[in-house]
Amino acid sequence: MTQRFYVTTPIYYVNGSPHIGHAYTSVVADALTRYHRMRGERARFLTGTDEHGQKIEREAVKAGVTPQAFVDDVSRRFRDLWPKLGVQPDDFIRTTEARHVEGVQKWWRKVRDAGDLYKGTYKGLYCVACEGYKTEKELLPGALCPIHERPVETLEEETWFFRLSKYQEPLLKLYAEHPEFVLPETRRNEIVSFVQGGLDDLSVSRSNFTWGIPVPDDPGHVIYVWFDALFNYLTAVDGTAEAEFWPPQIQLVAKDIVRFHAVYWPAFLMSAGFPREKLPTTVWTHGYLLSGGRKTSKTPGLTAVKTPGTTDPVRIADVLGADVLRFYLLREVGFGQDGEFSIPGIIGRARAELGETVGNLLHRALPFVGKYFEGKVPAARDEDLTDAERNLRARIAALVAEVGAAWDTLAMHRALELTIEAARTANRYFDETAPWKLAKSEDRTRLGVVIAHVLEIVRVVAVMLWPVTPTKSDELRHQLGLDPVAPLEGADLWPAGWGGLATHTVVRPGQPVFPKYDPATEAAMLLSLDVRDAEATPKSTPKTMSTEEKTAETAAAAAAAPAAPAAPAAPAAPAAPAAEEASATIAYDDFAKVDLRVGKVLSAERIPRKDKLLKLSVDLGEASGPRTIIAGIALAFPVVEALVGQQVVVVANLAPRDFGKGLVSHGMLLAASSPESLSLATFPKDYAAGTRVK
Ligand code: ME8
Repeated sequence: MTQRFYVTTPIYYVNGSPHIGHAYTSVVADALTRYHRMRGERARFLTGTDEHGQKIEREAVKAGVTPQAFVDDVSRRFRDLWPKLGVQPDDFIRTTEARHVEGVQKWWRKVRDAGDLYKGTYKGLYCVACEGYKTEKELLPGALCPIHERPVETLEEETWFFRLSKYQEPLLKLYAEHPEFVLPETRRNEIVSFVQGGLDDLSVSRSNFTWGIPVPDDPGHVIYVWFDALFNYLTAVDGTAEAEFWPPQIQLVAKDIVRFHAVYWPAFLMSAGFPREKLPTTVWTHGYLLSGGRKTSKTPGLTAVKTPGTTDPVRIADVLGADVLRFYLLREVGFGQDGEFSIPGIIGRARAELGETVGNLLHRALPFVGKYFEGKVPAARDEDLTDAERNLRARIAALVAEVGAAWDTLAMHRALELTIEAARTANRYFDETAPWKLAKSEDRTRLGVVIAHVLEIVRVVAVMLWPVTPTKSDELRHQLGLDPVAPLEGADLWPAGWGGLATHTVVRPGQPVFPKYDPATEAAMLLSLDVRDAEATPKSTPKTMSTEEKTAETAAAAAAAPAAPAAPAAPAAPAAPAAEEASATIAYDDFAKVDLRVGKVLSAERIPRKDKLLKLSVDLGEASGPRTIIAGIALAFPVVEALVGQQVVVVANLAPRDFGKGLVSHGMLLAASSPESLSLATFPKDYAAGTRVK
């Protein structure tokens, strides 16, 4: 039987427009789906929108429209986004659809009939932004939600409770027997210790607003939005022809909602009668994309720092191309880690790895096919191979296997790194065999062997890139004279064997697949994406090309098959091995990645039982308001009030650091210290909060 693969993303709240964080999870899900499909599996990818709850109801009131009109509008923005990013979900579920509403009520009844729902009074704290209940000990000082840093609300209402406490032991057993249920391991450890700490029964209905799914047989209550939302993964397939896809293999979530997915969700399912083999296989938690050191978010103010530019995925894809953005998202950030998102970073990656490595390989080799082999892939007979080709094939075969293994463990960043390494290996082979010199010989055998090998590796690389850059991969294949990748159930298209590009295939040289931008175009692109520090764009490594290679390539390019509208404009330089570049100094571009800002300390307070730490509120001139910074400087300031009003230098794009107990630092202060003293970096003159320091 064909293996099946069911992947889900969270269903996104419709309280604001989609941003790059949503695009991230969905691009990952799309790439995984494509990968599994090209391996011959039956794959299904579900996404959608989460449309009920108090948060949405309040947003609709603010907008002066009915909740239904409000959610219709925002949900459409999500649905319309996906094609622009090459994301092709098989289903898009909305929690306001009848199929979902009826499904949730059905599962509610099952849970009720299992004896796991009872009525009581909930008294406690609630964060509307999380749509989640909070305990006192989780809060930041000032009764703020540790995730949203906004005040929580006190609730007291009649509610239905779910007997979550009953599932403490079954859940711990699940994590112990199936450690793959929560990945990566660090998240599992957090979840296990949370559950070991004891589970209170969970309030799963609300009665002080109405925008939700009515509780069956109790019309005064609506179902808690998380009970409603989590069941989407099931209601989308339950009772349909797609029911065979249940349960999901991979449920992607970011770390803020792992608890809902790894604790509440399996408990609801167990209560509804699902045995272990019918529970999701893995809740896979990825990190945050950060912009200017903060989580990208729907709140526009959070991205108001000058350097990083827009976080609107549509604008980015319009200017830079969907495939380039997809590649960056999966390549840049280790899956599971937080990572800074930057538009100059996208351009830098695309230039160095897609343009100067992959595109370069194709456009270096194709002109030789036109000039010396009548536009057809030359032969590479076994008897004509040398050790160089045998070693090359062995290295590529090893990389292909490693790339597959990396995809299978969701190490997409590694998979892409190794894919690019395959192209680099071929560039090195090209440099070493110097086809421009071989072309001087009357006997074309050796030249043919080299060119055939390079083109075959372009094919292999294009196939391995396809889950991430489907359009560009197919363009590469087109120039090689091949059809687009077309996954077929039961057929494994992974390029495990050598020789997929047959001898005599007619190539179709064309424009560079990955265009190279001149500095003026690049500057204009950056500006159009609101990036104001253009010098922050990583530049390519300066490359050299022998005059001999240049002449031979130009000649070959000029003689390329008639289909070529122009000589390839892509750089034709050999790729410099990374090891040679190692140095104790850093490039200016590296320094420019550090976003240093002038900050004004608004308040400073000590933290109970943390002698060395101070909690500061620091103004960086951001529309989102001051940042909380935790600094290890308490011992140097016996009178903390002395800090208030002080001008400081803040590293503004450092990933937030969690000190535990709800203390999260969103930046770092610069200081000099000796064993006797510590001084904060400052300036003799006053500068506006947020001024860039460079
Ligand atoms: O939580 N970095 O919806 P949501 C990485 N409706 N991923 C990010 C991100 C960032 N900066 N920002 C958002 C909800 N995401 C609930 C889910 S599921 C039954 C209900 C992604 O609109 C990431 O996948 O707040 C995160 O989990 C999700 O968007 C949260 O989207």
